[in-house]
Amino acid sequence: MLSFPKNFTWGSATSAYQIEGAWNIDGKGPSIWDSFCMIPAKISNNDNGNKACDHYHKFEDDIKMMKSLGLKAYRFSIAWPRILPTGKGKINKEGIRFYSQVIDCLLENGIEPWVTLYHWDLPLALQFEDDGWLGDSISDHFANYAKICFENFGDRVKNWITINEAWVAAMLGYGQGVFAPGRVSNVEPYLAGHNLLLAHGKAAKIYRSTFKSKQGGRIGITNNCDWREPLTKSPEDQEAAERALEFFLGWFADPIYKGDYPESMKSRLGERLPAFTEEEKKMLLGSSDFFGLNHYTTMMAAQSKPDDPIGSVYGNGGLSDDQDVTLSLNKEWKLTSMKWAVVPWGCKKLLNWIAKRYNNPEIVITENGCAYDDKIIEGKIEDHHRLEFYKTYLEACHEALCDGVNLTGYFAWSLMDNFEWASGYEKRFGLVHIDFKNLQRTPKSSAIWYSSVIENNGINI
Ligand code: PNW
Repeated sequence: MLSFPKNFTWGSATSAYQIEGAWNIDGKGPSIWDSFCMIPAKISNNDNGNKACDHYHKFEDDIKMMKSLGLKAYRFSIAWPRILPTGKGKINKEGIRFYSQVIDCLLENGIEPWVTLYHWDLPLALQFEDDGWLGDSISDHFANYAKICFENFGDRVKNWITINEAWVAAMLGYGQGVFAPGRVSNVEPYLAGHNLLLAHGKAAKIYRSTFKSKQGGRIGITNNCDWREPLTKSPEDQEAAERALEFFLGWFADPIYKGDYPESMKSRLGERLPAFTEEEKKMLLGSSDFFGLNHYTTMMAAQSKPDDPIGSVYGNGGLSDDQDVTLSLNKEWKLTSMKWAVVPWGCKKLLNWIAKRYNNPEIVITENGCAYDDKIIEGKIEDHHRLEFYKTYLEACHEALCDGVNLTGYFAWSLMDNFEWASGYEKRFGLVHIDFKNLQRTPKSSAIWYSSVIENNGINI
C-alpha cells in the first residue's frame, strides 16, 4: 500500500464551457467559445458546447454522483459571461444564483469547492470591444469580475484559481489559432500571456487586500506543463530541454516565483516579449498561495538542426522557431487517443524540477488524466487503459512525495466525458461515461478504482 499524506486533497475537475450547456439562457452572454464553435471546421464534427453534459440543469445529480464516488474536492470554473453578460457592467443575478446553488450543494455533500475564475470562455463583448487578451484594459476587467466572485461566493469558497493554463490560452488561442479566438501570430501570444499574468496578479492582490482576512481562503494560478526529456546526453540537447521547460512553464511561473520572465525568453524574443514595470514585478512576485499544475504528457527535446521539419509536433510545443527546440516521441511509449504519450516518470521529474527551481512550493495537481475510446461491454464501461494511467501516474506522484516534493493534492481530469475543445465530443477524458444522446451518466471502472484510492488515502499495489 502506498499511503499519501493525511490531509491530501483528492478531487476531480471540470470547466464551465465543457460541461454546462445552457449557453444562451437565464441572461448568459456569449463567450468567444460560443462563437468560435460556429465557424465551420474549427471543431471536429462541428460540435459545440450548447448543450454539452447539460450540467446546468443536472448539477444536483452530478454532485450526488461525486459524493457516491467519494470525492473530497471538486474543481469547476465559473463562466464569466454568466456573471457579466458583456464582461463588465451589470451583474446577471441568475448567474450568481446558479453558482451559489452549486457551491451550497457541494458543501451540503461534504465536498470542498475549488473554483477557477477563467477557463477560456471570455465574454465575446470583451473580444470585440477590448481586443480580448491583447487589450490594455483586459486585466482590469478580469480583476473587476474576480472581485464580484469573491464578494458573492467567498464566504463559502476557500480555494481560488485565477487563470487556467495561460500557456494554452495564449499559445493555442493567439499563436497556433486552434483554440478561440483563433489568431495566428508569433507576437500576440506573448502579449496575451503578459495580460493573463497581470490579470492573475491584480485579482490576487484584490483578494489578499480586501477579502482574505475576512474569508480565510487562498488564491493561486494553475499552469500546465509537459515534461521535456533531453533526447541525448549532449550539452546542446540538455540545454534545449531546459529551454523548452522555461518557454512552457517558466514563462508563467518565473514572474510569480522569481519576479520576471526567464532570461532565455527575454534574450530570444527581444521586443516581442513585453516587459513588466517594477511595480508589476512586485505585484506578481509571491502572488500564488500554491503552485497549480496541470500535467498530461512528455516529449523528447533536442537542439534544432537546420534540416529539422519546421513547426511544433502535436500542437503542444509552443513556437519551436522561437525556442530552437525539436520535439519527438520515443517509439516505445504508449499513446492515448489524443496521441499524448503515457510517461509516468515524466510527471515525477517535472514535480522535482518545479520543487528545485521554485524553492519547494506547495504543489497541487489540478489536472491529470487521459482520453481513451471506451468500450461498453454489457452495460459496463471497460476502462483498464485509464485505470492503468491513473495508477502509474499516482505511483509517480508518490515517488515525488518520497523525494521531498510538497505535493498536497490531485484532481483527476475529468469528472465526466465532456466537450474537449477543438476535438469536440470525440475525445473522452471522463471518469464517468456520458451517453450524449440521452445524457445518461455511468461511472467507468477507473472511477470505481479511484474511489477506492480516495477511501484508503493510498494505492494498493
Ligand atoms: C487542458 N496542449 O487543456 C484543459 O485545462 C482542459 O480543459 C482540457 O480538457 C484538458 O487539458 C485535456 O485537453 C489542454 O496542447 C489543451 O498541450 C491542450 C494542451 C494542454 C492542455
